[in-house]
Amino acid sequence: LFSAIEMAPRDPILGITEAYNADQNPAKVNLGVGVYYDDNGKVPLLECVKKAEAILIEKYAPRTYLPIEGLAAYDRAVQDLVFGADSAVVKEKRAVTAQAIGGTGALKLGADFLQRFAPDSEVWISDPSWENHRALFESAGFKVNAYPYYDAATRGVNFAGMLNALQTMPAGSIILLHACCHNPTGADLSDEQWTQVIEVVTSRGLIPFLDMAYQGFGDGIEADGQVVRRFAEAGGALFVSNSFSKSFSLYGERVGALSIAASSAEEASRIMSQLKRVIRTNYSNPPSHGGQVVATVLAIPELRQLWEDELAGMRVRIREMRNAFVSKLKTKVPAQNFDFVIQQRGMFSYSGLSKGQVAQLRDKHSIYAVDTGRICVAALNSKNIDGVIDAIASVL
Ligand code: PLP
Ligand code: TYF
Repeated sequence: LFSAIEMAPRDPILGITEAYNADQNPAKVNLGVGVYYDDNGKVPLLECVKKAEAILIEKYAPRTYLPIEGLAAYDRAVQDLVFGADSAVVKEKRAVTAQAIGGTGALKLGADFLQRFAPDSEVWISDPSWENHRALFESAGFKVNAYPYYDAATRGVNFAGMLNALQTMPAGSIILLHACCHNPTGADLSDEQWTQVIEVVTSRGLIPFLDMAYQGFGDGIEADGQVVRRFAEAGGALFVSNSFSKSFSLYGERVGALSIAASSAEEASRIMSQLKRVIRTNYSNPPSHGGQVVATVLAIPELRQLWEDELAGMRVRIREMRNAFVSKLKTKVPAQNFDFVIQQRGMFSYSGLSKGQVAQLRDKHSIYAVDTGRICVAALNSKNIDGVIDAIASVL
């Protein structure tokens, strides 16, 4: 059995971290993986998380199984965050939410659910998209296609190309959209462009699947959730995967959720019964700690305020790094314009660095980025940025 098994390719992004970890250069910098680091280059443990964990420890609660769909308080809090507490879908009990094993697990639940009920549909992801989107939907049994998204010439969105692709997809096609902070490019749609996308998706009967892994990293929790709310108001089936890995800095706890908006409470209860079946045959029920932490923070007003302040701190620091990156490069390489980096949103930037330049950064300077030129702006800090800028200037 085993002798014929071939080596599988490595995850291109997680492989970068392996190479970085093996590098002995003390000046090494990892701009590869999408993780938020603070100004000291550390993954933060948020104060709101520490306080919630202190409350949980104090309770010494028994570790029973959670319900199949996860902690009820957590699922409700997720609905309020993604759809808005006052939204019609939430008030009319048309929304279904299940706690999931991170944003990845939420995507996989959605993919397995769709495979059961829309097996003939094809999936469309942006070109480019997060590497795992394609793999997740393919492994659920779908054919995965890409719609035009990034335009290297303008360093923005090829919106005409995207809209044209949407207009020619068959009804029932599953279209995966990044709700905010597009990974890997950092290029998001404008409000006006979203209006047009929502119009086409709704009128053509496409199935929107919004992936929101970075709520709060763009313009704020409310602002970043607007796209989800607007889709929900437009009616029609809607899938939303969200993740707290980045926004709570709880990567290893695997906290996310899948939400589905239906057209009636009755429809929602049938959907939930089927979603529970998908969960039961995958992992039975989710782990409890991360969900308890997030639910505790979101339920206690002072902790929730602390979280919003800490998340705002991360968002502002990333923006400061974008500004510093652009202004420092302007001084070193005045002939080239990097202003687009300021327009981009979230953790990532398609920097425009070529594969060869990325290789030089790695081999000569121990600075690690993705081959595509994607850099994680959240890995820059006041101590490493000058070194990174000098290195980039030398390879440009
Ligand atoms: N979706 C996107 C666009 C992402 O960038 C990520 C990154 O981690 C995920 C989903 C998965 O999130 P999680 O780490 O919570 O599984
Ligand atoms: O794009 C990123 O860097 C993050 C982290 O298989 C990540 O989303 C990367 C690859 C992966 C899981 C998470």
